[in-house]
Amino acid sequence: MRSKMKILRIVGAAGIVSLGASCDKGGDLALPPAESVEGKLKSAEVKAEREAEEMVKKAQVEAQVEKQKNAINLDDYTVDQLEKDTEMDPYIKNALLQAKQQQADRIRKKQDELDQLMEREKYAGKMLDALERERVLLEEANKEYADIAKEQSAREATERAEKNANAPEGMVWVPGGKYVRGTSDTSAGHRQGYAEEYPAHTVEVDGFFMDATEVTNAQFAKFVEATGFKTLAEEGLKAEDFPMMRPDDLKGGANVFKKTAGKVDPWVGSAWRWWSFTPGATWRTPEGPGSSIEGKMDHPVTCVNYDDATAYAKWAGKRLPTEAEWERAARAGQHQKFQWGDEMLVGDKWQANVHQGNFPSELMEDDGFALTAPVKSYPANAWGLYDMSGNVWEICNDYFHPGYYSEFIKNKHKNPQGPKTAISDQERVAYDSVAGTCPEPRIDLPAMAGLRVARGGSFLCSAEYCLRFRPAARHHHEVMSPTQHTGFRCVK
Ligand SMILES: [Ca+2]
Ligand SMILES: [Ca+2]
Repeated sequence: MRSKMKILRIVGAAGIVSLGASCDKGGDLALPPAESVEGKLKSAEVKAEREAEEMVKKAQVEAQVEKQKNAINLDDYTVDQLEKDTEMDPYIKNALLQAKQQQADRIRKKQDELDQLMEREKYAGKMLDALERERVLLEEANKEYADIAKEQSAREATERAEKNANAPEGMVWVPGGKYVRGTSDTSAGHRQGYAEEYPAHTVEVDGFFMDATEVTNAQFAKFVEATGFKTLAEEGLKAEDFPMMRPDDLKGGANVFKKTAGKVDPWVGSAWRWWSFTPGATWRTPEGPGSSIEGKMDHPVTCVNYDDATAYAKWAGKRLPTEAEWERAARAGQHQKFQWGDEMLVGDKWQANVHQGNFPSELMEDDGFALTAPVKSYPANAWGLYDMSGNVWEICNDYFHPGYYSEFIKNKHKNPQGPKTAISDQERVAYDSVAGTCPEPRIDLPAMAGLRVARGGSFLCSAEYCLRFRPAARHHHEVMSPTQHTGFRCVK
C-alpha cells in the first residue's frame, strides 16, 4: 500500500506539469471545459491509478523474466553443485541430475558420431589418395609398355613360331618379355574386395613352356598309376603335424560346393554357407562319396592341393608357374579386362566355363556346364592356352599376400617369385589395403596353413558376384583345403 501511494504522488505531479504545458500553447485552441479543483484532482488521481496499474503489470513481467532467467541458470549448475545443494527439493534435484546425465550422454554420443565421421572422411581421403596413386602408376605402366609393345610383339611372334615347332607334347611357348600386371580398373569389382590386384605395374619374365590345358583326370591318373601317390584329400592330415586337432578334423576329404536353399548375400558372412568339408571327396570322387569321374577323364583334376600339384609336376619333369608367369601367359600380349576383350560375352557366347544364375543359390548352365567342363571346351587365348579363364582355379608356386604388389613395386625385379614368407587366412583377412599394413606372419604358422596363389577363376566364379575369371584377378589357395573347383597346370 505504501509504495502505491508513493507512485501515485510522483505520477500525480507529472500529470499536473503536462496539463500546464498544454495550457501554454493557448491561443485559439478549443480548450476543454474548465474543471473545478476537485475535478482536476479526480482526473489526476484516475490517471495516476491507471499508470500505477501499468507499472505493476510491468513489474510482474520483469519478475517472470527474472524467474525464467533463474531457471535457465540451473543449467550452469554443475553436477557437483547440484549434489551439494542441501536446500533443493530432493525430487527436483534427482530430476535435474537425471537430466544432466542424459545431456552428458547426448553430448558423448554426438562426439562419437563426429569422431566416426571424421575417421570415415580420413579413410575416404586415404582411399582417394590410393586411387590417384594407382591411376598414375597405371598410366606409367601403360606408357612404358606402349613404348616396347610393337617391337616386343614382333619378337614374340618369331619366338613363338620357333619354340612351338619343337614344343613338348601338350605345351605351348610363352615368350619372355614385359607386360602390365594387375589392374587399376575400379569398375572390375569393388575396391576393397580386389585390393590385391592393385596397383598395376610392369613386370618382366623369361620365356617358358606351359601346359596348353589344365592337368586332366587322365593325366593325373597316369601319375598315380606310376607312383602310387595319394593326395591329401585321400590321406587326411597327419596327427604328428597337428597334435592339437581332433581326430575327426584330421580325416581326408575336400570342400564341396552346395547350393544354398535360398538367396543369400555372398559378400556378407561366411563362405561356409555354400562350401562344406566332405569326408571322402577326392579327385576320384569330386562331389563326395558316390560321385565319380567316369566319363570325365578329359575334365581337369580337382580336389588336389599345392603338395599334390608339385608332386605331379616333379614326376612330369615340370614345375608350377610363378604368379608372374601365369598372368603373362593369360594375357597373351594384351591388356584387356577379360582375356578375349573388354566385354564379358562375345556376341551372345560365353568364352569360359564360369557361373551363371544367382550365386550361390543357383547353378545354371548358360555356358554349357554347371560343374567342370572338358578342357578345350572354349576357344584358346592368343597364345594357344585353354581355360586360363574359368573351369578350375590353377595353383601357382608363389605364396599369396594381398599387399604383395605394393611391396614389389618398391623393389622391382625380373622373374619375381612372390613373397618370401607365407601368411595364414586369418592374416589375409586382417590386411588393411588402404593403410597398406601387412600382417606379420605368425611364428608358429604350420607350413600347410600358408596360403599359395591360385589364378584364373572357376566354374563357380559368378559374373555377378566375384568376376575373378579376369586375368588380373588373384586368389588364395589354402594348402590344407583341397576343393572341388581347384586344379593346376605346369610349366617348364
Ligand atoms: Ca558354367
Ligand atoms: Ca582354369
